Amino acid sequence: MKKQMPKGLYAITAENFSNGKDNIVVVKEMLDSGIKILQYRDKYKSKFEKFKQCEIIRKLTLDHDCFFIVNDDVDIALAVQSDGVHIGQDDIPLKKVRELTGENITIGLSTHSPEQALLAVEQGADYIGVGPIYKTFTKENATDPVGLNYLDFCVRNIAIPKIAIGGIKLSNLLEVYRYSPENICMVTEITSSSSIGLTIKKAQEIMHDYC
Ligand code: TZP
Ligand code: MG
Repeated sequence: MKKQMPKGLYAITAENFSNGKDNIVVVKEMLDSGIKILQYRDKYKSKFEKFKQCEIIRKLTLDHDCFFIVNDDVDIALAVQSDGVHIGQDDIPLKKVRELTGENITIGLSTHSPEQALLAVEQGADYIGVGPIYKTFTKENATDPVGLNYLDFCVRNIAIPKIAIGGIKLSNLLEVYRYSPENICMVTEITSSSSIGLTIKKAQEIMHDYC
């Protein structure tokens, strides 16, 4: 059975923006602070290193009842039995990923335009990423900001869960939250915070309806 993905704050690892801490240390802080959806994303490690970290994070997320998603690597997702896998427009096509994973894994797809969002639904995505909402320096080769208009389109027209992402900080979180996407992701605002616990607490206060 496919596990239900919770609503609310969606966290992603970013070791390069973690004040020198490794992903595992950051993930433990996130989990202790009540994060219920976590994506493992690392663009620099070997497959082996990513697998080893994901193996540990799978155990930690199960202990904390946190929904765990692996970015890019469908094989690692299957090997560690994550709850989901997240792919982009340049990855293996969604339909192929579904053939590999079967029905019990949540598949998320990044989208940047109404056409991509509609196609994602047609092809069986379980949720879509909507972004980058604002300019982001976290993702290399990120597309130009899509802005709140695209989020508005998705909220009105796309029935599956929508995750707003890209350049979202405590300072602009309320502006995004007002559109009521099911999930909102802040990457470096959390990973690079000198107090991850406090940042998550403040975010959850702003997104109070979810908590
Ligand atoms: N996908 C779209 S934007 C982005 C990803 C992974 C990075 C967002 O990072 P930040 O630090 O929240 O701007
Ligand atoms: Mg990808």
